[in-house]
Amino acid sequence: MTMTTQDVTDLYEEFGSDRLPPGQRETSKFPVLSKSGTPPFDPETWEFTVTGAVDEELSFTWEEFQDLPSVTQKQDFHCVTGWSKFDCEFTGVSFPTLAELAGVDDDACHVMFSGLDDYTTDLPLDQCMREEVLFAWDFDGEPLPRDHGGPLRVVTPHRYAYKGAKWVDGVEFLTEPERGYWELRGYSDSANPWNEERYS
Ligand SMILES: Nc1nc2c(c(=O)[nH]1)N[C@H]1C(S)=C(S)[C@@H](COP(=O)(O)O)O[C@H]1N2
Ligand SMILES: [Mo]
Repeated sequence: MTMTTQDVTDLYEEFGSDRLPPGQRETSKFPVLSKSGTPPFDPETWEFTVTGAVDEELSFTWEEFQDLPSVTQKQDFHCVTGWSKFDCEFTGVSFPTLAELAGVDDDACHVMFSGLDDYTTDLPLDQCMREEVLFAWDFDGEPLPRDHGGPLRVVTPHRYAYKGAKWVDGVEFLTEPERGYWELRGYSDSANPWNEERYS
């Protein structure tokens, strides 16, 4: 089986004229930003659930989740605190792939992601239904480092990175918007880096 890497770093063209969003500084480092440290992960008891406005609620063990169809993409990463990291290679399951397995109800309009550290973040459904929104377990060809959300995190290259839950273990389809951890603390609901939607 050949592994091909899909380059999606040109997605900025949909949002702005420059790859680097306004007010951002490019860095080659990969800082760690966590609200409360790195939570423990036990591959034996880890369970990933898909709940809410779906035809079929789903649950996966860590082994089952890694058997889902996966892709590898080269993406950019934009942190709301002002740094951007280009050309991150992530491997994982795309959001639309998972959504199709569950069958999304017609009245679903938002999605709440949650992580093992009780982090939450909400995005409109149409902002999740993109091939670049990944549940990623590999970074640059290695298992995603624990501090960066390993075993599994969401990446949202078209939105500030707080929209990507690290240590993600739950996705809930919602019939009305809710607010997650940072959205409740003054950060933008929409978080489009090319419009500098940092605060609400
Ligand atoms: N579960 C969880 N996910 C999270 C966070 C967190 O504290 N907990 N921080 C968010 C923020 S503010 C950012 S900028 C990115 C940071 O990802 P990194 O630590 O890999 O750079 O993760 C986001 N996802
Ligand atoms: Mo952040």
